Amino acid sequence: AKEPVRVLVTGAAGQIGYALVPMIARGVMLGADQPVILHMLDIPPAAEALNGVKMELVDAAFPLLKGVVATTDVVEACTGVNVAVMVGGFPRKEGMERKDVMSKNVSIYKSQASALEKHAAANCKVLVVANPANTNALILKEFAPSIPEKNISCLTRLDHNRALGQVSERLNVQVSDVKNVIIWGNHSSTQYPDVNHASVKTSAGEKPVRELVSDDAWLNGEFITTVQQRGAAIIKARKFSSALSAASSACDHIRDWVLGTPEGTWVSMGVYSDGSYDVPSGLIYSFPVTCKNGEWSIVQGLPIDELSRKKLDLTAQELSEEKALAYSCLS
Ligand code: NAX
Repeated sequence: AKEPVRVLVTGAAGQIGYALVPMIARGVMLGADQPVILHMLDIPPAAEALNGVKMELVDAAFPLLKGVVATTDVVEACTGVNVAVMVGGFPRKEGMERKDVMSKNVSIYKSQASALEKHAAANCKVLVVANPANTNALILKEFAPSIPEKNISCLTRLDHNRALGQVSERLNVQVSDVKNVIIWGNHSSTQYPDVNHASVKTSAGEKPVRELVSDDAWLNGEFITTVQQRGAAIIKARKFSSALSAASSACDHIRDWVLGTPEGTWVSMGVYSDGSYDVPSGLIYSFPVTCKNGEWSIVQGLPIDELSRKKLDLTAQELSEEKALAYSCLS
């Protein structure tokens, strides 16, 4: 039998946490034969709710779940974890300045970075979900210098999956037959959902999405804005932000990272830029990646047309500004 993997979920008493922990305990994230021990962290005002989640995990009698640590102590939460999914953060409330929200999250991610660096298992893989996801991940990287930068990522898989979903709805094909969309850049409304290299499996073989959807105006317009604005549309409809889709996408992100992407398929991950595609290095930026043996690599050599170039640069620009704002909060 396999040794259990310890998975940390911060903000576990929140909405995404509530959807995510049962998925992890059922093997959706790491596989149906992989036992897990869940570490759940939240802040003291949420301690009672967190304990309620723990009670429900016990009640669900998950066969793969070998233990639950529910705590408000960040050191206890981080100790020995192999995978860390960072969902906890300070939400933007009405009337708050961007700088105030950034400052709260910078201090959270700075201290959690140190705790992970000191107490997590060697080679722990980190996924930041909490917004501003890319910049929180960057702060985490900066303040956990001994964690390899290859082990720190942020979630743009939800945006990627949203793009697959939109293409599938438009063409009336199975979402599992659509692949290789790309989310470039920030997990924000400046992200660039790109279908230029995406394809659909048909009875006549793989066909480019650009060929099957002949409506360029839709692909260059409404498709992009729908994906960019999907989070807001969910809030409008549900009165709460995306939770089940975020949780499911977080599982997809970790599963593909650990177990590998299928041959010929890439996914989108926010990772530390090495300057690929002329994206400035030193940003956590979403790229197309393939994963093998627990490591991601950026897909190289895709042609970038003029319209795409502008969009890649625009979202990089926003990330540079966020980075500057985050650094200004440190001093
Ligand atoms: P909730 O407000 O329901 O839950 C957040 C939880 O984090 C709360 O229980 C809170 O007590 C806890 N928390 C706050 N500070 C903490 C700290 N220092 N340590 C540990 N826990 C802490 O938000 P929810 O809807 O679950 O969303 C969580 C985060 O995901 C938000 O930042 C949200 O913006 C972000 N999202 C990111 C997405 C992505 O694709 N990257 C999509 C979904 C989501 O909007």
